[in-house]
Amino acid sequence: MQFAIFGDLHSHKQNTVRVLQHIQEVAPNAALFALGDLYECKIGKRKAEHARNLPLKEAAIVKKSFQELLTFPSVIGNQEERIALVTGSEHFLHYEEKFYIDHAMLIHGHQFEWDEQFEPTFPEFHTPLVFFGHSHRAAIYIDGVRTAVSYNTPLFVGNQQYIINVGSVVETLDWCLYDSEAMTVTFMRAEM
Ligand SMILES: [Mn+2]
Repeated sequence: MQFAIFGDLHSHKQNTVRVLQHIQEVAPNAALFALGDLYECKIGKRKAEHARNLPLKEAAIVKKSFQELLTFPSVIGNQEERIALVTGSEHFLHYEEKFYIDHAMLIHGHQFEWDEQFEPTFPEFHTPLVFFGHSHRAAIYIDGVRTAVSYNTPLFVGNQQYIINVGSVVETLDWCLYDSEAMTVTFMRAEM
C-alpha cells in the first residue's frame, strides 16, 4: 500500500494545494496522512501561558478555503494544542496523538526532547519506521544519527529502523511517499 505523509502546513493554503496536486500526480492511489500543525497559532508560546478564552480568529489562522482542503486524517501538533489552550475550544483536541500504519508510527514530534539546535532525542520506538515533523527539516535518522536526504529516489528501508522527518509543507512543500509492500520511502518536494 502507498502512503503520502506530510505535515506542518501551518494554515498555508497555497503550499498545501501544491503538495496535494503533486501527490495526485505522483501517487494518486496513496492514502493521505498528516503529521499535525495543520494550523498556525498566532499566539506565541510565552503569551499562551496566560492567554485564555480568546476568539478563534484572534488565536489562529483559520480560513474556510483552507479547512476545506483538510480531508485527510492527522495526528495532533503543538499548534493545535496551543490553539485549544488559548481558546478553550475542544475542537482542536480531537486529533489522536499517534497513528499506526503498516510497520510505521506517525507522530508530530513535539513530544520528543529537543535541544537548543532543534535536534531531537528519541524515545524508544516499537515500529521499524517512524514518521514525524515539527522542526521543518527533512532528515533520516539511522541508529540516532542524522543522514542526508535525497529527493525522488526510493530508499529501501527493509526491516531496519528508520526515523524520518518528512520536512514541512509551509516552508519547503515536502512530503514522503511510503510504499509498505516495496518497503521504500521516497522524499518528495512539490514546486512552488
Ligand atoms: Mn510543530
